[in-house]
Amino acid sequence: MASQGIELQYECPDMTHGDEHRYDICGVAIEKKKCDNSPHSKKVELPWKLWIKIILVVVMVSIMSLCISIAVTVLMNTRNDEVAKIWSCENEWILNNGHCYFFGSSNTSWQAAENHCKRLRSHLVKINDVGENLWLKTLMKELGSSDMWIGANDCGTEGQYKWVSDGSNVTYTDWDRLQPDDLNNEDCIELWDNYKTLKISHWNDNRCSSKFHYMCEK
Ligand SMILES: [Ca+2]
Ligand SMILES: [Ca+2]
Ligand SMILES: [Ca+2]
Repeated sequence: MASQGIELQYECPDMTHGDEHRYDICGVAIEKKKCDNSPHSKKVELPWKLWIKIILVVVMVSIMSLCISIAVTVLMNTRNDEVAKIWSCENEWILNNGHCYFFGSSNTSWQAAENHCKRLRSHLVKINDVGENLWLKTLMKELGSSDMWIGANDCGTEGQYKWVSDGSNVTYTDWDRLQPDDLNNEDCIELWDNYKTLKISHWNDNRCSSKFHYMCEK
């Protein structure tokens, strides 16, 4: 009976996934072929689908904008903190070359001085180079001090001086004439004004129990 039937053609419901069928009059499929994207195919987009896509795009763009905004804010705040650290110090601290220094005006032993620096979240000063050394010597004069502990000693091994702040070896030095002499077990380093060298400050090893001014650095 299939040969006597009238062929009906049904429009594909979905041109990308649906099937096109041919049926006889009894509704029996006599031909079936896959729909394709030929110019004859018709793609119908429902309005509500379009709106969902638009909403999704808007939401994604908003989320991306928010993320970028947060990233920029965090970056700016970090940068501001770094700039603030370079250009300012806490009250009573002195700024020099990106570091902050605290002058301890009471006379204390080397270890008591270091303990106080640690309570101030710092260490006794580490003199890295000739520039920092010269700046400290000038400052010491301005502060009216003639003896000031700095952050190095040879308590571990005689003659091997280390910085207390990071445990590194002392490489740059500015010893006064005939120093260090380890006289009576002198193990801690100070900046001093030696009258024999016309009041020009240099380094001297001294007994760690001696009580001097001190300088913290952070
Ligand atoms: Ca330093
Ligand atoms: Ca010594
Ligand atoms: Ca000495």
